[in-house]
Amino acid sequence: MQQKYWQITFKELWEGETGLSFGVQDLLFSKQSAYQKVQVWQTDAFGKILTLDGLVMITERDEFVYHEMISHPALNVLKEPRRVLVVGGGDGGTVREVLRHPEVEHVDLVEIDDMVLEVARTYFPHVCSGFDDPRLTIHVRDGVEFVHQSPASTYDLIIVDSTDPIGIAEGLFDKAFYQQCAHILTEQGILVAQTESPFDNLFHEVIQRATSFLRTLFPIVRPYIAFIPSYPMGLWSFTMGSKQLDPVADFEEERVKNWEQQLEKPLRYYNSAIHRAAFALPSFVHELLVQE
Ligand code: AG3
Repeated sequence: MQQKYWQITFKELWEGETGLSFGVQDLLFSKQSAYQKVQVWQTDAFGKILTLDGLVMITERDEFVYHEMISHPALNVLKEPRRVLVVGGGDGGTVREVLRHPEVEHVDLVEIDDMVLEVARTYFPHVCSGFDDPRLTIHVRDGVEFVHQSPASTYDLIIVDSTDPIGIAEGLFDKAFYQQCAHILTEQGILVAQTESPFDNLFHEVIQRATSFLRTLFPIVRPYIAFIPSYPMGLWSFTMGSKQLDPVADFEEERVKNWEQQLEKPLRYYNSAIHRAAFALPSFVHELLVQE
């Protein structure tokens, strides 16, 4: 192999000086929006990556894991998911997955930062491929405000596709926000939120607090996990709050199999075995998030 004399890297710091470095071939976009620093990097091993304030949001190589796993478990449990709200997620990946379900009639995407939407259109067309779907309405608005202005029983599913619980996303891990989400969900409604890495001590308290808020609002609260190589620590968690349906006990494998057969493009992470497996938690994660 040829010796390398120099190299540029982008490193997301996880803890102290420890973090994940990406070899950078080019910085394709870098601007400060009204809310955050938005950057797109061409990397050697993960394709293009989008960072916000230095935190990895998506990489071309593994975004499918996060987006499939934040969407499909709930959509395959709900009996008739017709109306969906996605809070955050301006890159469009979550919406792309939600729109793979033909019974979904309407999706509202509420993203606070229009620079994220623009960057997705320019650099990640395969991620935001749902943006022109007639079932989608994009709102450039504050998610907390949007949720507070929505009428009761509007959505069957709310997905909170936020950044880390610091700065602009803090309000998306709040009791008042979750309370309002529960109010605007239909009677079988489900809320799914990304809840960081159980390995990451930094957010333990915020996430534990968030899960206990959810327990006061939803009779069924189930954390679940997926492996996302580009995110801090690699092991990622999501939390589902559900008014009636249990994501494991009420799950029907046949339904997923039939749906998968009709898809234009195959899924790459989610399947019916993963659906069940994702809710099986390592003991330390159970202790951290289930608090029984
Ligand atoms: N949502 C970001 C999850 C948090 C990543 N955190 C981090 N890298 N420190 C991703 C948005 C994708 N639609």
